[in-house]
Order: sequence, then C-alpha cells, then structure tokens
Amino acid sequence: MDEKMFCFQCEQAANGCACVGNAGVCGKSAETADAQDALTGALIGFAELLVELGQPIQPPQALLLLEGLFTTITNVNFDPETVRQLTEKVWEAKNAAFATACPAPAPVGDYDMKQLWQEPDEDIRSLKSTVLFGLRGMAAYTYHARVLGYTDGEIDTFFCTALSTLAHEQDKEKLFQLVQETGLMAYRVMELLDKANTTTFGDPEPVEVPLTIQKGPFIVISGHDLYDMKCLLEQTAGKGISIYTHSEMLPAHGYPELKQKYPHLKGNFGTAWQNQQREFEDIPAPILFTTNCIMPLRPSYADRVFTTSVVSYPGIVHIGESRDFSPVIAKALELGGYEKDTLVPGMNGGSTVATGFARDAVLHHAGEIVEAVKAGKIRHFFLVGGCDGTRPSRRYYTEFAKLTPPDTVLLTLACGKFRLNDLPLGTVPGTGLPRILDVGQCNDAYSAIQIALALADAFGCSVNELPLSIILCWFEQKAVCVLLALLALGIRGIRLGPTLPAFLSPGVAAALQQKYDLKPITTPEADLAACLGSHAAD
Ligand code: FSO
Ligand code: SF4
Repeated sequence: MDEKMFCFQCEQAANGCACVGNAGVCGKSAETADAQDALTGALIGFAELLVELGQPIQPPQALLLLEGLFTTITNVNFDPETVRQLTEKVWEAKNAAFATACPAPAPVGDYDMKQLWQEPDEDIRSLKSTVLFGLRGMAAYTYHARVLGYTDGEIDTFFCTALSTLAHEQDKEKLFQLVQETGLMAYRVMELLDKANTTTFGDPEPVEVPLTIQKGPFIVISGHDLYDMKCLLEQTAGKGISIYTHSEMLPAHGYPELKQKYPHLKGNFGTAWQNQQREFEDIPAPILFTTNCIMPLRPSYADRVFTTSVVSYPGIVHIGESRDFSPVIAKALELGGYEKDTLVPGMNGGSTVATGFARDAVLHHAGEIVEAVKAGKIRHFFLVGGCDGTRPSRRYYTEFAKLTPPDTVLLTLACGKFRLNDLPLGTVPGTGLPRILDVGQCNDAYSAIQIALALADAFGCSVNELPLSIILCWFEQKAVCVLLALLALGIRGIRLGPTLPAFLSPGVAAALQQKYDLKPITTPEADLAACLGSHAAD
C-alpha cells in the first residue's frame, strides 16, 4: 500500500471503501491523517507500557488517552500541528512512566498503524478497527463525564487493556470477544455520562425550542459538551447576548439547571452538522464548536468560528482549558446579530422543535404509556435516530417517519433527529403523548435503553419482545460505540443505514448478522411493513 493516507472510520469513506488520496471526503488532509495515525500509535504504545507496569492508571494518564482518542474522531481536529503536539505529550507521559518504574520494564515503542491498516487477514483488520473506532467514541463520552468530575477507574483501565490488545492479539475469537467487551464498557461509559449530566444539570424536562433567532447579538454553540455550555452561559449572563444551540447541543434546553437558570438560552440555530456550511453563510454571530462535527470552513464565516477542548482547525482561535470565552463574547457584540427576528427553519420547514424526553420524563408517564398500549392506542414504538450526514439516501429516515401510522411513537436521538423532529406529527390519538419524543444526544442512547428496559419490565417481556423497532443512522465513531453497546446488551434486529461500515469485513458483518440479526435498511415502505408485521399479533 503506497497511498498517502488510509482512513475508513466513517460512513463517508470514499467509494464506500476508504479515503486514500491527498485528503479524505471530510476534508482531512493526508498530513493530518498521518499525524492522527502517529498519535494513535503512540497511544497504543503508551497503553502497552501502562499494562506492563501493572499499576493503576493515574488520572492525568487517563485524560491523555481520552484526549488522544477523541482528537482522532471524524470532524474533530483538522490541525496536524495540534495533533503532533498531543503526540509529544503522550511521549513525555510515557517517558515519565518508564522513568519511575522499578524494576525498569522492557522499552515499548510506538505501534505502527500500518500494521493494522495493512493487516492481511481482513477479519482481524475489521475486528481490531471496530474496537479502535468504538474506543474513540467511548473516549469522547468519557471525556464529557470527566470534565464534569465523573470518573470510573474500571473504564480507564479498559482503555489501556483494549488498546494494548490491539497491538498483539491475532486470535479472531478473542478479538470478537473484545468487540463485545467494548460494547459492554461503552454502555457503562454512557451510564456514567448520563449520571454526570443529570446530577449536574437535573433530569431533562420536555421543552418546545424556537428556531427563530431574535434580533440582537447572539452566539451559536455546537457539539456535545454541556460543561462548555454551562461556562458560556455563565459568562454571557446579563450581557445582552442570546445563546442558541446547534446540532447535538439542542438537548441542552431540556436540562433545568441550564434552561431555567439562564433565560438567555433562547433557542436553536439550524439543523444537523452537514448543513453548517450553508446555514452559517454570512451569519452575524460567532459559532463555538465544543466537539464534532466541524466541517472545513468557508470564507464567509471562517472569521467568526471558535474552537475549544479537543476541537481544532488551522488558523482558528482556540479557547484552551481556561474556558475563557471573552473573544467569542467580543465577536458577538461586534457582529451584533440580525436586525430583526429571523427564522432558520427545520429540515421540513418547521419553526419549533421539542426535546427533553429523556428517561425520567418518559418514564414519568410509564403507566399511561402501558395503558395506552394495552388499550390498543399505541401499536408500536420506533427508535429512529443516530447521526446525520450528506448522503441523499438519508432521506429514508424522513420518509420512514412520515409513513409511520398515528398509533405509533417515534423515539429519536442524536443529530439524525433533524431529519424528522420538525414534522407536524402531533400526538397519539386518544392520548396526550407526542408522537415524536427526542431523548437527547447520541450518548443518550443510554436513556433510550432505560426506557426500553422499563417498558419490557412493565410488560413482563424482554426488550427484543417489545413492539419496538430500532432503525439507526450512523456516521462516525460515537455511533460505533453506541451500536456496540446495543449489540452487547443482546438487542437484536437493529436496522442500520444508510450503508454498513466499510470497516466491517464480509465475514464480520455476517457474524454480526447471525448473532444479532443486524441488517441494512432497505426502503421505508418495506422496512415499516416488516416492523409492523413482525408484531402484527400484539
Ligand atoms: Fe452527530 Fe457529529 Fe452525536 Fe456524531 S453531530 S455525527 S455520532 O458527532 O456525535 O450525532
Ligand atoms: Fe474519510 Fe471519514 Fe476518514 Fe474523513 S474520517 S478521511 S471521510 S473515512
């Protein structure tokens, strides 16, 4: 293989295969891809050393592993220089760990990622890649919990052991087992983040969020990090600046400690990440990216973009650990916002969207929901969610939602929700229950699982026996982490689209299909009929 780069970690991988030229479809340069490979190789070498030392991983070491893995997620970091700086930090930490070890262990070099990308056995390459990409997604969620003060030593240790296993394990059975262990740990990570978010900011409550931007200075905040959100709200309070969420930040409106405490959190700007280049065109306000998905910047708004945490883009002001957002605030005041109230409509032309239907809010109505099912008012539940993306075939998810009959409920989450969250589907007839329930961000798949488990408990059946169909859209590595968690919990029959991951070899895809009945989406009509048909007797 003499390509300049090799990357096949996301749904956009060129030709459904891999990005191999001078740049990826996402805009990542070969130089950045190379730096990210070097960083990952250094992280694996570091993890191997830590495992060899056999001592509990220290918090700064764990944080470094998380930052390193998070940095390599799709649409997080486009700056090779910051990636190289992080690699140097990993080397320094590794040298420090080595120097203090007594007796001195055998030296461990960096892992060469070409060994993985050029692994001759496609199933081994596939299984190892699946674990690595799942770990990257998990790292992001663990990082968000950590900045809120929530950690778990077992999770930190798992990052070490799993990464070091990638360097040497060649047994397919053991690697398949590692995929499942990664899924179970992903579930634990999402549980930790749920605890961090809900303990810090309260249980989300249903709220109707306007898509109209009020006149005057405002800031748009994108990404998943609620700690960044809190810091920004604190620093802008009383300054005459409104705050609008973007993409995966929308569910922040549901958290009482954010929404109720900071009335200048006014609404949501725009839709899912892939529309940002169009929606941010000439925007009279700054945009703060706290995580992915940032896209290559267009000149019309590049001067008003800011990054924080592990997000980085060449030439763009980065707000470091201080989380001092003064430059963002100054930019908002300088640009001044719209001169009159301006609607940025949803993908179906809507002017408001609802969110905040996380586990606590939904389960508050559990009795009502169970009664409605028993009385035949609710026939079926669908979990239609995951990440959005550019592929036109993603229209499937809007079409699917539109086709669902009125006596069904759609749970949704993550940025894929923007395909359907402004559809006027109203409430389930004979009940006050909205037909679309936005559970939250992609990590709130944990919350959706809790809802499913509680319903299964109420009906005295397993989740797989519920009148529930799961239709997921995936894009990047957090979605891989969520999917692995669902599979590890034994959830069968998930439909996945718009395409299956390029890193799943035919052998591994077949194994997943056989064990979990994982299947690709087909057409909205056929899939809907199959979902409803499979529970026709309910
Ligand atoms: Fe979307 Fe991007 Fe949440 Fe992802 S904004 S695609 S899975 O980063 O994280 O759903
Ligand atoms: Fe290609 Fe996705 Fe990798 Fe970007 S992250 S280089 S689009 S596979």
